[in-house]
Amino acid sequence: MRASWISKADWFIIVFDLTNKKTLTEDAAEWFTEISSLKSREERNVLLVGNKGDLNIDIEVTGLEALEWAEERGIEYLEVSAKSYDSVVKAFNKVLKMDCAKNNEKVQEFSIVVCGGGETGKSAISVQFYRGVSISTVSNI
Ligand SMILES: Nc1nc2c(ncn2[C@@H]2O[C@H](COP(=O)(O)OP(=O)(O)OP(=O)(O)O)[C@@H](O)[C@H]2O)c(=O)[nH]1
Ligand SMILES: [Mg+2]
Repeated sequence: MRASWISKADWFIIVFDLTNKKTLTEDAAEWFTEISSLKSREERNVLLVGNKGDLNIDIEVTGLEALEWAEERGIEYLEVSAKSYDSVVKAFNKVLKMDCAKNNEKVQEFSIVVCGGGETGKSAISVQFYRGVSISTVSNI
């Protein structure tokens, strides 16, 4: 079931919680491994997102650690906060730009799956993004 929709999706935003290290080292790693097993290197379109950037004192993963984790896997990294709305739209715009660049600037319809460990803020990020986007441009919500 999960394998079939992973195969169909075009882009993945893997979300981890900056205040919970295991959501990167275990959950995000598991997601990346599963996506990698179902997508060729060419089709492996992933953005790593560290959420809850507003919780400064509880941070367990530094920006540098997250960046290195992403670089080791050949993907991009961005820190966001669904609570303060910081960089949430930027994350989706980044995916849009990466897709355009990959398809020689041709704009086309594509799907994005927001995935990752439990309680990392997947729903919060998605809701924040939809709120900032005109409803007419988002279907099936
Ligand atoms: N401080 C802070 N809390 C957040 C942020 N994003 C989400 N949360 C909180 O984290 C908890 C989990 O958020 P959800 O959006 O439900 O996370 P989820 O990944 O969809 O969780 P599941 O669907 O249950 O796996 C909630 O209590 C949110 O209020 C954030 O950027 N900052
Ligand atoms: Mg959720």
